[in-house]
Amino acid sequence: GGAVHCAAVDLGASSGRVLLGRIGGGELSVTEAARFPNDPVRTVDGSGVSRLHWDVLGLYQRTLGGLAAAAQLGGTPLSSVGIDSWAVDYGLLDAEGALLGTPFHYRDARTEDILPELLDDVPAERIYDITGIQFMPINTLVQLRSRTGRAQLDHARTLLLIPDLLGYWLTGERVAEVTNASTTQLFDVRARRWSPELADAARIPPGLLPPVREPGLPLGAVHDEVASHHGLPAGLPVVTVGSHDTASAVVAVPATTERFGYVSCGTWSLVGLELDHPVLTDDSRRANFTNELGVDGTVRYLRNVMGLWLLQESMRAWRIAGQDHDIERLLADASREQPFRSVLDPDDPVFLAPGDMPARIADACRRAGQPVPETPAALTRCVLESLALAYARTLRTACELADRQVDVLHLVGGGCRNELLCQLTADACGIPVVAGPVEATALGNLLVQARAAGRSELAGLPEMRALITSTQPLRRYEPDRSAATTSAWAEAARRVRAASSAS
Ligand code: LRH
Repeated sequence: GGAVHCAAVDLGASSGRVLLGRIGGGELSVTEAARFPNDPVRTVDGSGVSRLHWDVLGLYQRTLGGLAAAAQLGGTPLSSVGIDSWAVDYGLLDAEGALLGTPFHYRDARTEDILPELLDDVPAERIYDITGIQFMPINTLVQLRSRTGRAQLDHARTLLLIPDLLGYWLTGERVAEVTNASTTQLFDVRARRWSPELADAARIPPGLLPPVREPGLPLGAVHDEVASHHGLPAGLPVVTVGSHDTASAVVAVPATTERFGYVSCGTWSLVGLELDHPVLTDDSRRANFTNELGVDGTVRYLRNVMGLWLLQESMRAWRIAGQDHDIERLLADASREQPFRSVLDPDDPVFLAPGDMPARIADACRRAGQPVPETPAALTRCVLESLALAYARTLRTACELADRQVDVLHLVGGGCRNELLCQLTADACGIPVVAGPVEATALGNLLVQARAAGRSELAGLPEMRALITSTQPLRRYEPDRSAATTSAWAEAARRVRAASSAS
């Protein structure tokens, strides 16, 4: 039949968007219906401590506006809506189904010092064997053990991850979509269900966690009152998708071979492989690799690399100091900076919290005995080379741990517009980089919806990926394999290793 029209809601840590997709007959076209900033809100709590929250009501409101715009753009009625967002964060509902408090941002300081105390209680080996998830303070399991927020937790009846919370407000249905549930570190990666043992470790009743739903299934219809108030079509269906943004992004990786790696590059960079089973070995745990669940029974074997956050947060620091830098200009200037002046490990936990990023980067360089980047362009160069090194290191380790080989690295997400980063990544990894699509997450969200709406030609991931390859603009970067470049990267990698083993 004719093309189906679907709307993808994709909420990232720095911005949200609603895209209208038209899919069918070998075509996939996308129109942006809305784009809005996602600015976390800082408050001070009763103890005078600064807290960081998401403006979930604002995001919901802008989502509704975007959906109304998408419905009008379409001409043809919308078949469905799907929602994805960043992982690990959640809202709590009370016995009446009302939201308790304001969801915390995973960068809130309330998780500092919680991880060691958790691991005293439950051995890391046990947690990893159940979940396969990398240990990070941002994980839901760690957040739930914080004393901050405990009062609300004691009154909570349901925990909903962010996309599921929006889905609940739209439809009244309370579920936990599997790909995002897997990021919480409360989920049994083999059984694909919540782990009662880890609910216990989180000190929550197992009943707090809602029933699990696989991606690509009906969630429910948008409430009549919501639809009529916001100008949405009556009975508009909401469908589960890979509601973890990274899961949707991996769906839309335009791979043409099985031997591929990927970097999903936004605020974070998620670097790894697609597997059909988790890797739960001691080596994998020690390397802190994660086994997140993907669409169609896949496993996303990857590591969180701190990502463009280092640059985004530096730009914010410059902005509040009265210096607004244009990103295009900054990248152009960075491409002319002296290579390999200073390189660092972007995964150093000192970079996780919001705050003065240029000062922390300067500090890290000083500690490593490297020159402090004196200008925004020099700092940008340092960040991009450091990220390229981290991608190469992470990809190599993933291949070793999973016993796989790759011939190409796909870079998807906002970061793939950054030509300097793409070329540096190809050079650092020594394999070609295929950059694009920029909106991989929204596209992966749309593809799963289109299949649920009956587009049977999108039978599996290979078919979905073939449609991305044939319809989306992609750019290929060949690595510079000259002896001089190769040895310069090897020397830079040694410097990062020396610095991180010294600290
Ligand atoms: C990327 C992402 C990532 C998570 C982090 C919290 O947006 O979902 O996969 O680890 O945000």
